[in-house]
Amino acid sequence: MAPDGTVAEAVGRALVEAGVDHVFGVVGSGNFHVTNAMVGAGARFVPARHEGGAATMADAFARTTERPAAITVHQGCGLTNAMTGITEAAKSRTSLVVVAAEVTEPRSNFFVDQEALARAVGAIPFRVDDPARAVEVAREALTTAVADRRTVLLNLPLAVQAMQIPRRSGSSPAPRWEFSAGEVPPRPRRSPTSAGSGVDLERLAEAVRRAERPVFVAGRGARGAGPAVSDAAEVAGALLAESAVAKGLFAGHPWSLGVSGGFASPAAGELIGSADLIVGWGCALNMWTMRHGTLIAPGATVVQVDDTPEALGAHRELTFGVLGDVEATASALVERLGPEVRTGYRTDVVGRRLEAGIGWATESYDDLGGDGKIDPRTLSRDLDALLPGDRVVAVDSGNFMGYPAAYLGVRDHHSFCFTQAFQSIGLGLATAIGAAIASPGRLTVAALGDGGALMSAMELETVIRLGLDMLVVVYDDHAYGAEVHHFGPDGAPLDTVVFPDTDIAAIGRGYGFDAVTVRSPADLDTVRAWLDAGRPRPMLVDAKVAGQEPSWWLEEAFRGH
Ligand SMILES: Cc1ncc(C[n+]2csc(CCOP(=O)(O)OP(=O)(O)O)c2C)c(N)n1
Repeated sequence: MAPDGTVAEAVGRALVEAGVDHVFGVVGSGNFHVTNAMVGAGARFVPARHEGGAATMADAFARTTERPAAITVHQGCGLTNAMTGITEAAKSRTSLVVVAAEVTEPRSNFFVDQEALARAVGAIPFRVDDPARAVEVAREALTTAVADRRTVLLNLPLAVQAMQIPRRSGSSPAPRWEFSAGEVPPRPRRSPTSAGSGVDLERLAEAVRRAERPVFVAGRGARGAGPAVSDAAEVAGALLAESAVAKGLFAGHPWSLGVSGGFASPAAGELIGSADLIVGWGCALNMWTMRHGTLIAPGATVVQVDDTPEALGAHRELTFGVLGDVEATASALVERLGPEVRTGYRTDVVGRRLEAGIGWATESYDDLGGDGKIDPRTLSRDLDALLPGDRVVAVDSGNFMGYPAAYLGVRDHHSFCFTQAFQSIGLGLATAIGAAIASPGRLTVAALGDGGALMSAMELETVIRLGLDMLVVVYDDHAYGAEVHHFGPDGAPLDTVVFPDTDIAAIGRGYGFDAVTVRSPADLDTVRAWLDAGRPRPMLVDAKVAGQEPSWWLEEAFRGH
């Protein structure tokens, strides 16, 4: 029988035939053929400048489109370079296939135990070691990624990659995952696809009937179920809130409080903290979303609805949990509660408060700008007013991150990308690139600290090469501000975390950006002119921010260490 090409070719083709249409990576000898096979089968390949960037671009692309993505890496060092991004994706349950070349001979310079690497960070390893099963294993890896919402590592040993595979005869046609932008991925295989049990549902309905001030908090697990949760909240008289990774889910809803937790505005925090019933929908109610529990009033009933048994109560003690699909449970709750719409927390008084605005823009503060520095709140507030509302926002980690997360509004949950499950700095730029590729025709804002920006600066070239519609905003305090504010008050020496001022605008120009150094609100006129000119090329703002005060949420963060 005539062969059907090499294993590398067959695996690449099989992944694309099964629905992977975007692959990110850095190509070396070990992943050259498999990458070309994916391109040959119709996928778009996005070359990154560092494998860490590739992994996070793919992660952000998958989160934004809610479709699986792939990365390809060279054996050994290509994979280890990608590990931080892979860890973030695995912790976030992103459907990602990491296609890695592999050497299995321990004396090779490239050798590392790739299977152990995957397991160590919560990714699921697969290996193709039999040419006859190559396509089957590739499909199984993708199925696990999509159906179980996992990040998988598909190891392709070099020797096996080069082998010919027998022509497929009589094999079943490739299962193809069909996706369209914004579509929810298929339900997980091993989790319930239906509403919670009748007993649990009745308990939830009873809790809602008794509640006077219910708040429904939606998390990542509710991103595809916004309308159902919103309908249930209406019948329950509940206010709505989102976890940071679901920011935008209820954007524009008159009863939405926006993000709950450290980024919540004081007024939103007060309303959540006065709730007598909190229901987390696909939401862990973790220390971030519940501000270490301080947003839960003493005696409040706390319920979690989730399709994964281990998720229930994993972060805090619940009054009870409901094991069920979020959308189905929300719909079943509406049915069980009947047609009567409760007032609950949706009173006239609260309505007037929300109408007047409870967001950060309405909070007053003492502007710390001057002496060549801009207050990061003023910078964020002015950018929010200046930039088009139809934007995508990606945020890196650091002291600064609360400002863009709190002040830069987005229209929906596909417009905010927050890769913070591993709390790594340096992922923000790649996050913005992946989200931008997934959002053609819209402006993407990458909000970075100078530390995160310089850790990932090589991907500025990727932004230029791809001609992305992007504004990179660097909150530049020429320091690891988070550490400065953590240790500075105790009088500790800060030489290890403070740097000389860097002209990051010049770095941007070097890569081909339009760039401006912003030291006062008036300097943002350059951004206005760039917008008026139709954003001809990517722009970088090096904002020299006043750094004498920590951001308000940082204290919360340190309590979690
Ligand atoms: C990969 C990684 N290294 C180190 C840290 C510890 N860390 C947390 S915040 C931070 C400082 C970030 O500095 P910058 O990006 O300039 O933002 P800023 O805190 O100044 O606002 C560091 C080093 C981390 N979270 N991730």
